[in-house]
Amino acid sequence: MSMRTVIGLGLAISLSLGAYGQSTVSIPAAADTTLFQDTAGELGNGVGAHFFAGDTVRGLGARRGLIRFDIASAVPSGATITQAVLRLNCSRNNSTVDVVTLHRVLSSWGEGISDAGTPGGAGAPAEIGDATWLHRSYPTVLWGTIGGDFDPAVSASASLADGLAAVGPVVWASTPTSVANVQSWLDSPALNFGWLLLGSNISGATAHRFDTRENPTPTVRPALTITYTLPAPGACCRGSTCAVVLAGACTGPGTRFVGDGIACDAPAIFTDPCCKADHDQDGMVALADVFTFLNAWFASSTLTDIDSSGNVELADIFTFLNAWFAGC
Ligand SMILES: [Ca+2]
Ligand SMILES: [Ca+2]
Ligand SMILES: [Ca+2]
Repeated sequence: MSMRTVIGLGLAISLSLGAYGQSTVSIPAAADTTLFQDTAGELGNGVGAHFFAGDTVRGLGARRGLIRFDIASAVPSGATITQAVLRLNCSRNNSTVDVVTLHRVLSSWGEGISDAGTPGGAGAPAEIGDATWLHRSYPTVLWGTIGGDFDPAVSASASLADGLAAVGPVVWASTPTSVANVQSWLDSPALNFGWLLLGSNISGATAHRFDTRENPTPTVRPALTITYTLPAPGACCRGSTCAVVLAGACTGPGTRFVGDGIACDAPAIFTDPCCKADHDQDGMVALADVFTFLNAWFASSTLTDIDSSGNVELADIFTFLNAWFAGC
């Protein structure tokens, strides 16, 4: 095997492993629908094969998409979200360059059994439980604001090219705001109402048609790709002892968390991540450490079981003093 092959293998392995404890998952939408601008709030498209954002060319008014993903069933609780990328398939488009933005929805909404079919841009009579221009859930529960309750702040945006050029996959790249949205939906699933898709509504001819989770072709359905990291247990220095715990469990005076994934079990004290002579874990080896160690040892503190024998005995004092004189 040549050196170049060895280096190449090394690179391939490090890329596939990625950052420590990092995982990526791609999940399907849990719900998607369209708010069709309609003063009576009688239009829906809960189970249609498409949903829409932008203004129709025929002057029928605005369309706003709604989409929600069940984050908490796909990502372990306690995870830290680092990336969130939305991918939709645009299956029909108007001839205007446009930007479609995502906005966090502030109230729950429903998906009834209305089906506007194909092309679907005019909507269908709303059914019970549908989100409409006026309703979160037709026919009884209204939005606080007509056209949907959503945060005006942009979570992410995607530019769509002219007409046919925009047909195909459209990606909303990850942003700090979209990551924060997904993190909040993981941490508080009851407040996960998803995103609203807003077109720029330029000149009344900017409607974009995207494929829904009900589309008969699986490959065109919406997908949210989430990258996250999980906390890993690591060395926790407690006095002159070390234990592997989660960072959140490494608390209290004379305690220091060394880092995720760092082991305690180095056989030689001098390569241990915890400087055992630094009994008060203040980052310095000083005379104070001798006194605090001896006080703790006479009090039979388990934090002085420096040789991890399970007992506090004379050997711990010698081990401590050896480390102290060695500087660590
Ligand atoms: Ca749907
Ligand atoms: Ca110290
Ligand atoms: Ca001991």
